[in-house]
Amino acid sequence: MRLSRLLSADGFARIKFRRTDRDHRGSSAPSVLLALLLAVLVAVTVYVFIAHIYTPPPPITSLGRQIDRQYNLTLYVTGAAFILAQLGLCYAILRFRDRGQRAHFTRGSTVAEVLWTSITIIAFVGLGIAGSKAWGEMRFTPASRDSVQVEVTTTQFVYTFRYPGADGKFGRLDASLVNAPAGNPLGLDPNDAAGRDDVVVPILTVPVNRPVELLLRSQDVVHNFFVRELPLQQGAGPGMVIPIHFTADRIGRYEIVCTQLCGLGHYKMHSFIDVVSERDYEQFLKKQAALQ
Ligand SMILES: [Cu+2]
Repeated sequence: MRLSRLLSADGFARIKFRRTDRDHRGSSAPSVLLALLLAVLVAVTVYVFIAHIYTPPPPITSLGRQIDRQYNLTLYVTGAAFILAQLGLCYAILRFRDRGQRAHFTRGSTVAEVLWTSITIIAFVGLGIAGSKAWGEMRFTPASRDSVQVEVTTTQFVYTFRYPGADGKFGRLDASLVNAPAGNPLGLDPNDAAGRDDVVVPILTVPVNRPVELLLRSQDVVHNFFVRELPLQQGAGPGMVIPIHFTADRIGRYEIVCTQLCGLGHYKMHSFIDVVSERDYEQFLKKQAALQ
C-alpha cells in the first residue's frame, strides 16, 4: 500500500491510501512465520514429554501404577489430538493466507462440527469410564478392616501422627488442652485411659505390604496431605476427619508435603513417610511406646 501525504488547506497532514498491484498479491511472510512458530512449539512440547524431562517418581502402590497407566493413556489420546489440531491450524494458516483476495463469511460445516464434537465426547467419557475403577478403588472403597490406622493432624505448619497404641483405641482429644510447647500438640485428654498408650510422632512410619488407613484432621486452616510416590493427595479441613487408604509395597523414605497454600510458612510444611519391614515396624512401635 502506498502512502501519500498531502497538506490540506488547514495545514494538517492528510494521509491517503492507494492500492497498488503489490496489494493484490497479498503477503505470505506473516502466515509462514506463524505456521513455523506453531510447528516449533508443537515439536518442543512433544520433545519435553518424549524425552521424559519432568517425570514423577515411580509409584509404590499397585493402585498408583494403575493411575499411571490411566494417565499415560489420557496423555496419548490428548497428545494426539493436540498435535493434529495444531498441525491443522498450521495448514489453515498457510492455505487461507492473504493473497489479496476479499474476505468472505462462511458458516462452516455442520457435518464436521457434529463429527469432532462426537469424537471429543466419546474420548472424554470413555477415558472417564476407563479411569473410574482406579478412582473408585481409592475414593469409594473403605479401607480393609485389618488396616493399620494412623491419625494425621495438620496445623500451621507441621504434621503430627498418632497411633492408637496397644489397646487399638485412640484416646479422647480436647481442643482446649492443645499445647504444643508443653508436649501436648493434639490436646490429648490425660483422664482418658484409652489415650495413655497413644503414640504421637512427627514422622509417619508404616509397614510395607499392609493396608494403611490415615484419618486426616486439621487444627486450623485447610491443609493437604500429598505424597508423590503413593500417589495420593487429600485436603484436611478443621472440624472433619477424612479417611484415605493405601498399601505401600516398597521400603524407603518418601516426602509428605502440604499442597494447600495454608499461610506464610506453607513452603516449609513437610514431613516424611517411612515404609519399613514388618519387623522394623514392630520395633518402632515398641520403642515409641517406651518413649511416650
Ligand atoms: Cu499446610
